[in-house]
Amino acid sequence: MFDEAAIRAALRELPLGGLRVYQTIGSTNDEALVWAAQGAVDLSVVVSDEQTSGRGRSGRKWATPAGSAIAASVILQGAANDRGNGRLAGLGALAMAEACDMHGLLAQIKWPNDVLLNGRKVGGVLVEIRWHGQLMESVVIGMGMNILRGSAPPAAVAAFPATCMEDELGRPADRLGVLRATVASVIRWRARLQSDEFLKAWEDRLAFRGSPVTLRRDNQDPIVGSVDGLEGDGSLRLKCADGLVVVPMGEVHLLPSDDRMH
Ligand code: BT5
Repeated sequence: MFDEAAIRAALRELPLGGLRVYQTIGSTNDEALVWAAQGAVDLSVVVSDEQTSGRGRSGRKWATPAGSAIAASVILQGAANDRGNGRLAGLGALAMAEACDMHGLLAQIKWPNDVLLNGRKVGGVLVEIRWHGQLMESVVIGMGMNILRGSAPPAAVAAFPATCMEDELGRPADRLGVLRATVASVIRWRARLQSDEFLKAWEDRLAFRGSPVTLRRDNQDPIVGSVDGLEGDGSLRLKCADGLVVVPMGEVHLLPSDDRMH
């Protein structure tokens, strides 16, 4: 059941710039980008119970069925002072991963933008930036998370195996509690985005650390190696047969090499 008052109440204690809540919307990121351009206050948030054209990276679709998932976009203004933007996807992913802690679920981050529970995708991040010349004017961090049964797409639809918190927990998760914890974590880490502490927290959550992975990039040969860690700018460090390879943040897909699911 959609309950706008309950969503507002869940986020009441947080120092948001503004809040727009929808029962259904095309994409919370689209709304947030328009709002940002119109001068939304820093840390304004768009939340929707359902998305009808939720977006993933590179024009892929993101499913947000009514009543069971979370779709939220946080607007960061004045982001022009941030050094580079490579850490922003990590900010959204770390926030969702930390929100899983409230239910005792240990989430990992499949670099660059996926959140996994038990090796299955439970959430995704889409960072979009409004540029003014070379400066970032606004950043929108869109976060989608599967909470209750029915929110994860079936295997035939999802490119990577998907799950929801309820399936991993064996009982319904607290959807609004997870929303609050996610947004609170974005706010907390945003203030320390450039710190070593943030990088370490993100790195500590990396999936497939030390185990064999294949990294696919469009129009380039795949890289086979093992996940070593992160560089300061959010790039991934892979240990390959002939040494360390640094992969910049971008349109990449990381898969376990002993992939049983593909
Ligand atoms: C992402 O893209 O994972 C980014 C998803 C970001 C969604 C949020 S929701 C709030 C905000 N508003 C938006 O419109 N978007 C953001 P990518 O890595 O490209 O993964 C997309 C792929 O994930 C799809 O091609 C499907 O295979 C799969 N997928 C779609 N919906 C899913 C879901 N609910 N759970 C797991 N996998 C899904």
